[in-house]
Amino acid sequence: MKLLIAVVQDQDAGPLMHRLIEKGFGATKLASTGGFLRQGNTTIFIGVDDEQVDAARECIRQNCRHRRQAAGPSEVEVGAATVFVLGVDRFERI
Ligand code: 2BA
Repeated sequence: MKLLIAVVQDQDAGPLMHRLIEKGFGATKLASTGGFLRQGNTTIFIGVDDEQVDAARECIRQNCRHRRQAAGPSEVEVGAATVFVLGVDRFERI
């Protein structure tokens, strides 16, 4: 099993959660703040079987966009998503 931790832009979080749940993934959405821009973003935890990692990743890819955002006098390109894939030793529902 793997845990995907996806940091996405707030605008993409709702549609992405909708699609993940529709496709049968379990997901948890947390409010977060980017360290560089100090603006709100959204972190989504998705626990999946190893063979579902690519499908979950594709779902993120299809529902998240690159956007340019002001960073002081200049701009940075944010997203589409920052995704960490972690191995899970054990998954329990107690
Ligand atoms: P922020 O830290 O607010 O970063 C927003 C965007 O600012 C980044 O977009 C990147 O384009 C730019 N940026 C970040 N650090 C920079 C720096 N030191 N110098 C110049 N530009 C910089 P993304 O790379 O798409 O990241 C979007 C959000 O994903 C980040 O928001 C942060 O919340 C998270 N993130 C990105 N990399 C991470 C990492 N290695 N560990 C944990 N979270 C990360």
